[in-house]
Amino acid sequence: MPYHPDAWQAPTLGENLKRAGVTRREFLAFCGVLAGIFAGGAAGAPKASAEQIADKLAAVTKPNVVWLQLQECTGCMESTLRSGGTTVEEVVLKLLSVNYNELVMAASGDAANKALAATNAEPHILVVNGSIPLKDNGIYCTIGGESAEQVLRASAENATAILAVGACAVWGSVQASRPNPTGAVGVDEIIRDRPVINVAGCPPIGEVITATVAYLLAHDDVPQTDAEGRPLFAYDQRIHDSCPRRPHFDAGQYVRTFDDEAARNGWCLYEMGCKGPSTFSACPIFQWNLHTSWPIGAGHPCIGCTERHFFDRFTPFYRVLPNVRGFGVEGTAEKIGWGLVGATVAGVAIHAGATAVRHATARKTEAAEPLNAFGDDPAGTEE
Ligand code: FSX
Repeated sequence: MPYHPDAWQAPTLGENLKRAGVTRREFLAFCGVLAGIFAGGAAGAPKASAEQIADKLAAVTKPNVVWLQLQECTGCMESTLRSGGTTVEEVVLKLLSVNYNELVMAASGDAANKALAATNAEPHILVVNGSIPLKDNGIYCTIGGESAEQVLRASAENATAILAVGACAVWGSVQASRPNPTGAVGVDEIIRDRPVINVAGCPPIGEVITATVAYLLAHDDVPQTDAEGRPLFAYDQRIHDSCPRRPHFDAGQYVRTFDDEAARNGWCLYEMGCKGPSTFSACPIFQWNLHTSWPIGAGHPCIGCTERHFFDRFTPFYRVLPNVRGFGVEGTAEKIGWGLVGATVAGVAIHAGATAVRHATARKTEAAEPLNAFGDDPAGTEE
């Protein structure tokens, strides 16, 4: 359970953590991890030290959160909650007062609706999972008799920050793919008068979700984002740039069937349809489930789930991505260096990974280039 009912008995986070037995040393260690994650972002972004983040977070007063789940599969909450252990996620979730979330709240029916209305009436952080179906007056997703669009608009009104978490909330994801039968759209197609932070992925990495919330609390500001609204600290680099299998790509060593010798040797999955060259995500750095593994690490090609319209643009998933530049062209020392950082942190706790991220200063990508895909027609435009 993310919500700690006893967590907010004192006015500030620092006092509450002390009451809960969290020492200054432990809190600083956690803030050091966050500083490392934030420092992984774009060159020129403001950097804060662990001490600065700790001071800021310690002074935070109860951050109320409305966490909606609209048209989605609950994978995003699973990603947030299921890593286990003492992680960035766990600590950040203890910082929050999640007053409304369908999955984890004890209340139901009228009591749940009242909790939502009460939190909506105050300043709060709004986190949204899931897409918003606009067709047929939104009948495909309703809560308490209100359409998802109505629920979203009401919850956004007094929100101090809005996070769209997961491909569904970012652009509609699979349900918005052709022919998009429910008219599904992402949050930023409804909320247009202020920034929506897009935490992309199906699902996104738990640490990226919670670090984005922590960024808001630690900076009183939204993080720098790319053209897709994704926080640059986690989405400024392609998977291809830091993939531990990258040396095999550069050497022309490819897996050609899932059970061949190359697969057993951990060679490059490009010819199995890997979309890593067209996908911006920190998967190789953060990995999943306490840094246990990640799709490419487990031998499966990346399907590109952090990219808009990935289902229409990247399927069939096992077809080779066209026009990826080959051996030698992108093998600059800087990028190969990042590949080695990715390999080095494998098997090490997120603390160490984040430290490696912090110390890797040269982090440039070709974000301005169009991504390679099979087709770039926006989803849902054809019926
Ligand atoms: Fe979508 Fe999330 Fe994929 Fe599922 O809430 S991003 S279908 S993992 O659960 O919204």
